[in-house]
Amino acid sequence: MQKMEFYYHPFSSPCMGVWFTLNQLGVNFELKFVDLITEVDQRKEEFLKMNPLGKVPVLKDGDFCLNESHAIAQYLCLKYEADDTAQKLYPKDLQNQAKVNSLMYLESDCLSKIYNYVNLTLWARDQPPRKDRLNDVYSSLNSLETILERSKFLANEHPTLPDLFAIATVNLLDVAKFNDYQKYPNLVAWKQRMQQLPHYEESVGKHILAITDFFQSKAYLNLPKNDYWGIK
Ligand SMILES: N[C@@H](CCC(=O)N[C@@H](CS)C(=O)NCC(=O)O)C(=O)O
Repeated sequence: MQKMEFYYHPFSSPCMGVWFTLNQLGVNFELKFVDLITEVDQRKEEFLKMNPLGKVPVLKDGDFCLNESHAIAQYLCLKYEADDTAQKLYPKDLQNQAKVNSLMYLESDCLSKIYNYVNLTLWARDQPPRKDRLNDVYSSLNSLETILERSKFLANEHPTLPDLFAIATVNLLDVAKFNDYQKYPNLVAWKQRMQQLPHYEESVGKHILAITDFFQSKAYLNLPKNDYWGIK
């Protein structure tokens, strides 16, 4: 049987969430690197046939193509997570699934806010994180802290899908050297729990380090001129 194909870029936190899901589920898949930066593969016709929006991640399962990271993760769980799995990433009963969905929506909101601060494309133009967006970062961390005061993980006492995405989103802050976590003890404890999961490093940790290296070393200054990203 043909393996599923996962189109990704390692600097993309939505891709990390999908990657983490694939690894936690133990699914067999083929990695398809999409060069977003130098080749701008995401604007090529072949890629746009899979996702007309020209974004990663994309999952290709036979002839079926799906974009939007959270929808991909939900699809994977519905397809591969066995009914008798004790601690499901995506519960099948109505109310627990609704709770997970609600936290997935919250996670999307946190990602937009945190990404607007870290803003990798601004960095590539040699500009620092946007201090005027810092309040949005604190607002996201406050929301996550409030939820984690009540349970060890976001939707339950074990990890579920929103945790796999939120850890990539929160750890993007490492790239901008943000470390003001004093007011967030439950979030810090959750981060540690997430980072101890067996697939954290390969799905998220090593990519956060690679992005940090790329920007701290200013490796982006050596990229060829790129009109798409405005890199000169
Ligand atoms: N909401 C989408 C976001 C996808 C997205 O913004 N992907 C970025 C990387 S993180 C991308 O492919 N950017 C390429 C471009 O804008 O050209 C998801 O969760 O999948």
